[in-house]
Amino acid sequence: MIDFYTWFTPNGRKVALMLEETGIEYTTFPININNKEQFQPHFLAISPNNRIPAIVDRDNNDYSLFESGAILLYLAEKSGQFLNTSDRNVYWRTMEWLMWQMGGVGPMFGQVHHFTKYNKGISEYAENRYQNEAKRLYGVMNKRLGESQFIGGEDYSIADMSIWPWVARFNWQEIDLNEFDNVKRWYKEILVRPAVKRAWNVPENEQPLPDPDDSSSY
Ligand SMILES: N[C@@H](CCC(=O)N[C@@H](CS)C(=O)NCC(=O)O)C(=O)O
Repeated sequence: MIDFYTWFTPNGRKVALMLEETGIEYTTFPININNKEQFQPHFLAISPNNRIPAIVDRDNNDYSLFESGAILLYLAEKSGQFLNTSDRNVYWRTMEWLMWQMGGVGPMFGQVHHFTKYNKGISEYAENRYQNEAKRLYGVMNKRLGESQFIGGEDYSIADMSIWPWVARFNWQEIDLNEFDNVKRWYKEILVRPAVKRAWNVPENEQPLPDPDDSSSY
């Protein structure tokens, strides 16, 4: 049993996707980051960087972890799913794209949300800088997804789960997915997975699942 500390944001949803896909039993503990609950001492004890997501594994001496990439790797090892360890090429390709997400997509798209969605007009320089970088990353992803079905190879993996919730904010980023046809194809294939619908609502929230072909998603 996993205690899952999260909020309905891209980093939280990565882990929600993995928990729902693997079927690992978990209990959700919502940490409302808008109310600064991430600074509560009980949460800081397991997540010293005061950010969600974090987990505590009740089946492993209450082992705690923060950082979504580390949590995805931990859950892949625990479940034996969504990270191919026998094919070393697929393993390293998956790692490579997971690290690409952690070092590039997460931090850069996060800045796009900050400047383009929440603080539009404050800094034209920052809006352009981060949006251009996001577009560049979408281009890299589009090329990769033109070569393989999923980001790490031919199978759905933790690397896809790390990226998908960030792409699900294409509307906040003012990105037209029709300009990135392979990303759109990949996004829509994952969108219909039953685990995705469940994970999107962890913790419970009113946000609709963005569909690039539905005008109400913009
Ligand atoms: N690198 C971290 C980033 C986590 C992160 O930025 N979480 C955001 C929500 S998506 C958060 O908790 N923000 C609260 C704060 O900034 O105080 C990870 O991947 O887990």
